Amino acid sequence: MRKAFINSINFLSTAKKLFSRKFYLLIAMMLFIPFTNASYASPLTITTDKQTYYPGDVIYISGTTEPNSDITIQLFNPSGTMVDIDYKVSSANGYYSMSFKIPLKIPYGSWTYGTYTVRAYSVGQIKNTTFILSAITDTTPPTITSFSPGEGSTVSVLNPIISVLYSDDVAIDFSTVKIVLDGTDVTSTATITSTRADYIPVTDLSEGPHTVYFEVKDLSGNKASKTWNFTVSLPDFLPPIISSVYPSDGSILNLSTITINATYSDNKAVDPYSVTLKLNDSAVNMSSITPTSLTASVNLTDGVYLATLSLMDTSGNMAIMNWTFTIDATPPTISGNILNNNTVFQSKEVNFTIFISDNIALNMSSLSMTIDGTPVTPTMNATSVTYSGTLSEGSHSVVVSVRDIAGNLASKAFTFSIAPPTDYMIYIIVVVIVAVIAVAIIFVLKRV
Ligand SMILES: [Ca+2]
Ligand SMILES: [Ca+2]
Ligand SMILES: [Ca+2]
Repeated sequence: MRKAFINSINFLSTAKKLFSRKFYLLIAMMLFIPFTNASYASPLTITTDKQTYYPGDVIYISGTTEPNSDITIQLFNPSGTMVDIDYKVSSANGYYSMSFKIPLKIPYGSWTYGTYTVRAYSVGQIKNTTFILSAITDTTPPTITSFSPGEGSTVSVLNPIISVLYSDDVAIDFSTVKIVLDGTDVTSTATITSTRADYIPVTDLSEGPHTVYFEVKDLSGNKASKTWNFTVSLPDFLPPIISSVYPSDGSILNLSTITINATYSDNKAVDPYSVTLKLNDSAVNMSSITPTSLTASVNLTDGVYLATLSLMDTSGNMAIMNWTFTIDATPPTISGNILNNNTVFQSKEVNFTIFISDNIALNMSSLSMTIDGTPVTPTMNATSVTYSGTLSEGSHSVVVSVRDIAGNLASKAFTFSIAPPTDYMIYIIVVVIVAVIAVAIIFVLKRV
């Protein structure tokens, strides 16, 4: 390629020389000025802008020759091998200039350190000059000027661009760039230039923390490196989920001291500081709040409670749960005159009523009654129990019990007796009646 380029230059150079000569001849004839070789007498000069160059430098070459003349410049390495060539046409006053770029990394191709020869050809003249290509003395590592995502930052996409910008006091050797993401070398799929490296994850990153290691060297092998972390976290639109509560909705407890607890979760994380619990609209002090649960010990009077639990995830999505439970630590009340133990029935046909009530609600199906140890079935309504039946004379013992809906038990035991009037008593009554009648008759007769 280079050889073909040089050949084509030579061809063009020759063609232009022919044209150039004809052009001068024509001008000379037109001006009646004799054309002589003296026209070539202008000396060919060549200078470089510096004596010593370093890798990556640009060599500026300038000089003079015949006006509007072809000039070819060749660079030869210390071994005499041509490493570059260019040509130009000088200006109307004979000046020319050219520039050659020295590779960043030496050795490169035929480029080596040492003394180079610059050779100029123009209008049949040759001039040489030299320069030195010297190794750079560089002990300063490159500078990593910026990188992203930032240290400790959180990004909300799964394939964030990982970028590093760098520079060097002399020259970066960007072939030494190395990017390691979460322990995997991803350099081969990164876009790398002399000033920056960019890597877009080929497969989506997982949510959570990630670590990047980056390194780059300058042309002298001085290394700069950086390790940093960032976090991937997608936007969160899902509110937390309250998975369980105690006491459960609709439950009835016969305790006055209870430990309320709840469990909850979120696709990301619940913010523990957002957790609030209210009972009948009053905030409850909690003994423990974690990102997944709460507990609160409370002393409660009997009654129905509306509990409200609200909490948010770390993105501010809120979950609210309302539920009710009942506290009833007080047993039912059983009352009635029959409980006084002094009731005497004069008939074997007995009938008595007991009154029952509760501060919250009775469990009527729990009611039981025994008379002399034998279960009996009284008639019931919401507030009372009535027994009707025939019993033998004498004393009878009754036990009645009932629970409220919380399970608190009330129980009463009492006795009564059945004592019908005896025949003796009837006689006394008859005697009394007869006596009364007799007294009445005597009274009447005396008046008559
Ligand atoms: Ca350096
Ligand atoms: Ca969430
Ligand atoms: Ca009760």
